[in-house]
Order: sequence, then structure tokens, then C-alpha cells
Amino acid sequence: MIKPDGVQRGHVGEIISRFEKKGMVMKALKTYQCPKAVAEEHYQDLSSKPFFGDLVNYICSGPVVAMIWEGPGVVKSARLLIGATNPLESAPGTIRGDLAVEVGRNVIHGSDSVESAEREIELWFGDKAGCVDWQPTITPWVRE
Ligand code: YYY
Ligand code: MG
Repeated sequence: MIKPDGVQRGHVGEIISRFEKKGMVMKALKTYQCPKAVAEEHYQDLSSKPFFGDLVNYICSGPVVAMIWEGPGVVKSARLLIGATNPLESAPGTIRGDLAVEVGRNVIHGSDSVESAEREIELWFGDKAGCVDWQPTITPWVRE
């Protein structure tokens, strides 16, 4: 999910491009003005953290771009493309390492496990309306 700062700064195209170039397949995408209740549920594990209120307000501060990406080991692979939570510790070449300087403005969210991904897809896409079951015609050139 591209966070409001990533959208406002015009990084949507670049971020999508990084996932595409890696060989992941986009199954769904939508712009979304996140309601507070959805942001609170999304980050429920962090509800006791001191930054929780600011985090929820930030996620709701403008439109986000929610996406479903598919590919081999996609959850772990996407987290590697995204980089460490604190952009000052994210490696150069990662999305956060290249595009961000503050943990509270780190441009993008990525699910941290397959379980979280399933929970978050349900939360953000509901019955998966808009999710297309497809594979690019070049798949044999990308995957064995
Ligand atoms: O999964 P990831 O986004 O890399 O980090 P989490 O530990 O799940 O935290 C979610 C979100 O919370 C993080 O992307 C920024 C924000 N946050 C913060 O504002 N300050 C912190 N000290 C830690 C996390
Ligand atoms: Mg997380």
C-alpha cells in the first residue's frame, strides 16, 4: 500500500515499476481514502505504541494506493524491495532507502507475513472485487 506521502510526492508510478520489473504480477489496485476505523484495524498490533495515533492520522491524511501483488515468495521479496522500517536504516536501492528519510513518512506499507497479507487483503479489498486472475504472456521468460 503506497502511503499518502508516496501518493502526494508522485511516486506511485516508480513504485509500481519496481514491483513490475522484479517480475511480480499485479492482481488488483485501487486509490482509497482510508477511514480511521480501517487504519486502526490495519495497525491493530501497534495500538499500544506511542506513535499509534499519529500513524493512523497519517494513513488517513490523503489517498493511498492499495495493491495486491503475486509472485514466488512475494511477501518476503516485497519486504526486501521496500527496505527497513526506518528509512535511515533502509539500504540504498530499496524503496524506503531511496525515497524516504523519516519513519513516520516511509512511503509504503508491505505485509509482513502470508497471514498478514491474507488479513490485509480482506480488510482493504473485501470480497476481492477488482482482483483479476491472470498471468502475463511473458511468464515463461520470468519463471521456470
Ligand atoms: O512493517 P513496517 O511498516 O516496516 O513497520 P511496523 O513495525 O509494522 O510499523 C508500522 C509503521 O509504523 C511503520 O511503517 C512506520 C510507523 N512507525 C513509526 O511511526 N514509528 C516507529 N518507531 C515505528 C513504526
Ligand atoms: Mg508492519
